[in-house]
Amino acid sequence: MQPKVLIAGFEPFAGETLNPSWQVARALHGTQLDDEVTIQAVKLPCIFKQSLLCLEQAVNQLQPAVVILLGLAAGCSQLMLEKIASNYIDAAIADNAGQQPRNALTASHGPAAYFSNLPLNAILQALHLQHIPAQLSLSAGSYVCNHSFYGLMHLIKNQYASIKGGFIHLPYLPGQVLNKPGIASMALETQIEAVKICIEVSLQQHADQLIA
Ligand code: PCA
Repeated sequence: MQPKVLIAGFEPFAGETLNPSWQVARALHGTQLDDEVTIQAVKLPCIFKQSLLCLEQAVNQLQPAVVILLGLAAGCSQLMLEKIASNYIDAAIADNAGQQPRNALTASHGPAAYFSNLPLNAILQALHLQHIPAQLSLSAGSYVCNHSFYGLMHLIKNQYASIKGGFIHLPYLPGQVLNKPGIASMALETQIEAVKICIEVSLQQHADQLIA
């Protein structure tokens, strides 16, 4: 059986009318890669609780080999390959259901953090080879994205050890920064191409080995 890939993007939040993460995921939905891998996209609500429920349901249903969560990091200029999901939530703004947890744990019995188990170094190299700006990031923030990233890694750790999963933050799309002078963006086509590369490398490579 061919491996399946689940890609998730978020609905808009913080007054924006769109979210590049969903635009990219949506564009990749149904795409057939060279070796007949199917990509399935799911749209996550920008709501703490529901985002995790939605994600878990999609993982349980699809049983994918690779899960890549995407989200917007307002103002970043490059793809941010998130290395660390932390067990910490401190929302600077309310989520789309009006909830604003402060100084809270994502999982009351979970470890302080999980590492992504995507092959981030190989992904970074592959992106740079195509001249796509990207960097490793050591914090996915303390909002809904970090919450879902931690939830995914918790699920992998406890139920799906074979899944390779992680999180990538994306820049704004050019149309979102017309009235935000000096704020970085990246064309949708570049973001789509970039995430496709992330998927392909994730299917081929093992997670980064840490030196003990
Ligand atoms: N970015 C937010 C939540 C949804 C999204 O796309 C974040 O970085 O937490």
